[in-house]
Amino acid sequence: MFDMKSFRLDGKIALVTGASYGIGFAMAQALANAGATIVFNDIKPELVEAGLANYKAAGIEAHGYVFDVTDEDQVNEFAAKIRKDVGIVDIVVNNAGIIKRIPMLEMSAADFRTVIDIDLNGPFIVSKAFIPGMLEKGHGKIINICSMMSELGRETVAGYAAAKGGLKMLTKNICSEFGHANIQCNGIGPGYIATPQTAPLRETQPDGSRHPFDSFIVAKTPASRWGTPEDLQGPAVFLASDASNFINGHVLYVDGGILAYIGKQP
Ligand code: NAP
Ligand code: GCO
Repeated sequence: MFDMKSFRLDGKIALVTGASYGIGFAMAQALANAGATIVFNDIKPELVEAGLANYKAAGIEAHGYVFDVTDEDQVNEFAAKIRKDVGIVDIVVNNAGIIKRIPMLEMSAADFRTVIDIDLNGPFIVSKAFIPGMLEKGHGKIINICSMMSELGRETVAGYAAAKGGLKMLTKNICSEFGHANIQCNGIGPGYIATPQTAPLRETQPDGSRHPFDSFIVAKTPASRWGTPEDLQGPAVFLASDASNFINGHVLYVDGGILAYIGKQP
């Protein structure tokens, strides 16, 4: 008999990276509402402080840490500190990420490397640091925040698309290497979500008109709207819970249907 308790996260510890605000914060709120203890990090102390206040205001006693997901020594140091302070992490959400929108021929190799480092090396480093605890516990959930750019490219996002495409394959590889140990690694591929990261694509134009990209995305999305961080809350709880224990190596696209739609004839 199916029990709705399989969607609960009581007794579980969840780490969400880059979760002071935006998509990470929204997903962490949902994981907390499902019963998880929340651990989060950000790269700036002031962001972690602000994040702790935001969680408290939402009635969540979160644990916040300042570390850079691309620095393996820092990640390992804080993995040990988190284990001592809070316990062995059951759920990792690799959410921290950046984008640099630069035409490829103008993009330096250094900028390309920076995006790959944060968006792809970061999830590798963080997963590697927390999988041992999952092996000890006999279960684990890793959720990599991919993107539509795990499937599609567009002008100016070469580094980001390469990173998010690689993150889709890292997701499949962690599934392959650790599925036998009852560790499930899946991705969430958000469509276009209204957060600070996409704010430049939605800015009102000097003449008061909508940003052309804003109009383009709304027309291209069957749901006829931008997504919100809250649209990602249910999918995050599902993939973090026992309800998804036989789903592994999958990327769940939460995109309002955009990847399914060729677009209306102009
Ligand atoms: P966001 O608003 O820019 O938040 C990203 C968070 O990650 C920020 O708090 C950022 O801190 C943090 N961060 C950046 N580099 C870090 C590092 N080296 N170590 C630790 N934390 C770091 O982004 P978002 O829109 O919420 O997106 C969150 C995730 O969803 C990202 O992986 C993004 O690629 C993905 N995504 C977003 C969309 C969308 O439409 N918004 C769609 C698909 C996928 P700082 O503020 O200091 O940079
Ligand atoms: C962009 C956007 C996208 C979104 C998201 C789409 O410039 O095209 O930032 O990349 O962030 O990744 O899924």
